[in-house]
Amino acid sequence: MPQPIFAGIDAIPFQGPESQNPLSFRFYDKNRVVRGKRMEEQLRVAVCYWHTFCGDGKDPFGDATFNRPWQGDGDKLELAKMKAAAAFEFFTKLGNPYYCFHDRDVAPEGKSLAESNDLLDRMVDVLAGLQQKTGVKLLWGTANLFSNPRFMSGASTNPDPEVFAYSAAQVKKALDVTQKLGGENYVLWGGREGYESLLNTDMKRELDQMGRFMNLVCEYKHKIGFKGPLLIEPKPREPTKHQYDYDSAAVYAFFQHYGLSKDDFKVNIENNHATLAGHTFEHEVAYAVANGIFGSIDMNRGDLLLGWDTDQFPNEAGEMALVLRHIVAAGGFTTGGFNFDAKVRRQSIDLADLFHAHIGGMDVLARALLIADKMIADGKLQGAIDARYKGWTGGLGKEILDKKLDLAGISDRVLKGNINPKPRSGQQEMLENLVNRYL
Ligand SMILES: [Mn+2]
Repeated sequence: MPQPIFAGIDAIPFQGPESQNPLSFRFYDKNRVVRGKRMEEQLRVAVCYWHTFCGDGKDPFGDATFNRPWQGDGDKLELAKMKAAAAFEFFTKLGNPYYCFHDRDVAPEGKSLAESNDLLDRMVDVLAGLQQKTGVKLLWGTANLFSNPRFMSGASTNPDPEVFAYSAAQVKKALDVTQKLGGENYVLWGGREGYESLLNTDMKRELDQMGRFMNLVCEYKHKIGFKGPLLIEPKPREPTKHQYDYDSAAVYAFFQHYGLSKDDFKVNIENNHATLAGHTFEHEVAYAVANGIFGSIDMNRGDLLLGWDTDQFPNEAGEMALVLRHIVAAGGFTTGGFNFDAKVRRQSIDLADLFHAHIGGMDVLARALLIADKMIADGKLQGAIDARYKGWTGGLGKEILDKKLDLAGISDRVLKGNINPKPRSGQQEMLENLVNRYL
């Protein structure tokens, strides 16, 4: 038996809200049934490989602080194997059912794409074995099309068609291995799909290139019979000043313009990206649900005082309950889940800090799910919204929606019927008080 990497930490138990044990769940009780599904099935929690196992604590001003046992000098493939062993030991002890990765998180990059593919294949065999042994599944895979300098001017939106081709070849391989590992979705994060200045950018051409790229990926997905959706992750800025996938609405417009079907494409919404776009996380989720493009979540939070993507673990159950209300009321996740795209702070250097971060995040989601259940079960919030729009379910409102009246007909109705609408309260404060009662 190899030595455990997280020595001294056992499987994290559920011990209930009164537990004083920091290495226990207080709310995440995976088998507790909430709205007809076990909590584990409702939340579909995934741990991300990149922040949790590749993050080293570097920031723009300082060097690595984490110095994990699987980081440092040595044979890159051996270190990747040790990292995989650490990851699956962590998943098994935490009890998350899923994980996610970029191709370059799990295997080192070679000197050519052929060599990189070969290294990836060798690690995919290792991961397949670990998945088999532990039962942990792949929520989604993706390709890193942003770290290497070749991508500095974008991947599919690059002015150089050779970079487009290289990116396409890399995505083909990443989709192949995601399928091989039973991944339930494939994510296309436009890491550097955007621009810094229009002085050197042909925006129309770049958007057309990205549209062509997405169609190529979609055709290939059908060719190999990959069943899951392709998920595009909106983000308004960072790393480029203007990212093309600004928010869910911009992505949906892109889908429609380039003929990308909702059957194939959905969005992977990230909390901190929503707030960088000037929206609430709740807005982005509600927009995606309303338009039939909701896919999956990257779960993190930003900082009210910092204007960049801080990728922190969630800690506000009340705020998350409002988001879960939309997801659960719409029937919950299908292939998606809650992936913690979050990292521990640079000073959180102990291996145990990785557990504290994920335990806290899972407990916040579990609490939020329980609060959302109460909101949905008593029906008062939805009841207030239904009452507000009641006029559209019959009479005049229904006739307008059913196209029984044209513009002149509506005008006649107003003039002959002497319609003179009276303002009605939106009752926001009353509803805010109602929400507070569920917390
Ligand atoms: Mn993300």
